[in-house]
Amino acid sequence: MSRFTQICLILFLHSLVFGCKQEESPLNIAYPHTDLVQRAQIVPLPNSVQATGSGFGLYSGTSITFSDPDLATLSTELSRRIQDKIGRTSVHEEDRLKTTIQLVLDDSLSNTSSQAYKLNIKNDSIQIIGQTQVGLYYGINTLLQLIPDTPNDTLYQKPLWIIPTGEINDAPQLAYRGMMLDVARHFFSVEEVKRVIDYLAKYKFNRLHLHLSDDQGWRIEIKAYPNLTALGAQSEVGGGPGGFYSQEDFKDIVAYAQAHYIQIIPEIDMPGHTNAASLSYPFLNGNGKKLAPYTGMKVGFSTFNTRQDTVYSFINNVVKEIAAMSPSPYFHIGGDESHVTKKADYIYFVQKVQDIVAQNGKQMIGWNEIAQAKLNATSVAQLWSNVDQAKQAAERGCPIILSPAAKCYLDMKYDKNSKYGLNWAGYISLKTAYDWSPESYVPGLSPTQLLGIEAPLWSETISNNAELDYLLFPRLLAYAELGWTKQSNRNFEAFVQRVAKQQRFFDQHDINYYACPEVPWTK
Ligand code: TNX
Repeated sequence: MSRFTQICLILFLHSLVFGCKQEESPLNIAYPHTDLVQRAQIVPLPNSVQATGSGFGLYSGTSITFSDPDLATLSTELSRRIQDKIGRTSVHEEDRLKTTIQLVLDDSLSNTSSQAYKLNIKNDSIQIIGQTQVGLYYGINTLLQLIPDTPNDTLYQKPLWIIPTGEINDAPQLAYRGMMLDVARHFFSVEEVKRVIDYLAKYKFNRLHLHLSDDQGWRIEIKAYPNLTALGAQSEVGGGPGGFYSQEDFKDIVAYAQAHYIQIIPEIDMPGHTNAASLSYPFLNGNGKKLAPYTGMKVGFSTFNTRQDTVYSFINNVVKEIAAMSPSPYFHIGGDESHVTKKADYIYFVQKVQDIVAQNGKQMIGWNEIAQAKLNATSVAQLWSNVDQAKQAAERGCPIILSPAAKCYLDMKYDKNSKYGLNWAGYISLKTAYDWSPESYVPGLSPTQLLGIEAPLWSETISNNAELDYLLFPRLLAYAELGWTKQSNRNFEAFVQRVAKQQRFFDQHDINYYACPEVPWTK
């Protein structure tokens, strides 16, 4: 650490004090024996934890310092989240036990990932060290999970929440750790999406892919084409009212996600899955059939007219408006299940749209079918159904996102008794979700081409938070750990013990999880 600007943020006084003097802390506290390894039994499991057996006393007078003025926002957030956990009381100068939490940016942290962090927990200080703010964000997230639910009332004149001492060195395995939410089959409101973002952040995901259009509905305002929302958004599976995000709504989601270090990846699915778009603007239609709003669950019957120039100017305008609101380097074009598009037309289409996406400053992502086209090495293929197509894309140098349906589809039922979900790719129990290796799923794929993993939640069978939660929890935790924790540290029997410890969090947040039989739930 080069230039440690001493800026102290006293937890509960909310005052910034520059250059405050760091004294040796007068800690005459006999901490009970602790075990950081046990306490760090969280999801996703940190990669390396060493316990030193003593304690750090977190209390209402603990101060937060940070090494760089840019960290003020993170510091305030840490302070707020600690207060949420331990409450808030005023502290007088004389009862101040000098314990500090220090946020430190240090680009010499010996880890190759910019998302790495280190927690160094001693009696009087906790250092959270990250190469970047993202790393610090994950370190904060881990630290918050180390705070016990109840304080010790006997060691000091104020209650102390004892955090075990030791060191955690942690970094994610995969750069891209994502979930997809289908807001097209059933619409989910901005508030519902933000709730999902909260959970993704807790489990250290960093991508949320939004499936913004499909046969049943178009869900994002495009100023150049008002019918997309006036006509195309007013339907969903089962005949409900549908809905859409205004551009302000979308920006709000993007900003909320960004504040949680999550990138929103927008998808406009084409040339298939386009009934709602063609209904709004019939010149787009390439299947020659009369159009009506679609509220069923079949796939593969719609297509754009891929040989019509006006279709490509439409796509360019749509991509341009969405790209302008979207900080992600990626634009997802779908490209799946275009069963009524001729193969040559499909290939022609993907190549044209790849250029349009690039002209708008983005890299294309598409479902594995896009590998039939000549892909640029900057385009990304998302494997859902076909390993050979993923390999083909990889041979062109494209990074690969893994979402194999039989392992990763959050909309598959857990078992035959599941209330919601489909089963065309089989049942996905918690064990099936967890017990496989993204690292070796595509034979021969070099680790540098494995961009990451994404768990899609298609919404044909769900339309509200409770139904969404049921399919999401606890399987989301399996995907969190596959993306974060290195393979040699992953073990299903140990994982389910850690999932059981999340039950309190689920209950506190009214999460309607499926109490699957593999987990030793505590009640
Ligand atoms: C396949 S996966 C689809 C979706 C469906 C999903 C249902 C993919 C790229 N296409 O259109 O919603 O199955 O599980």
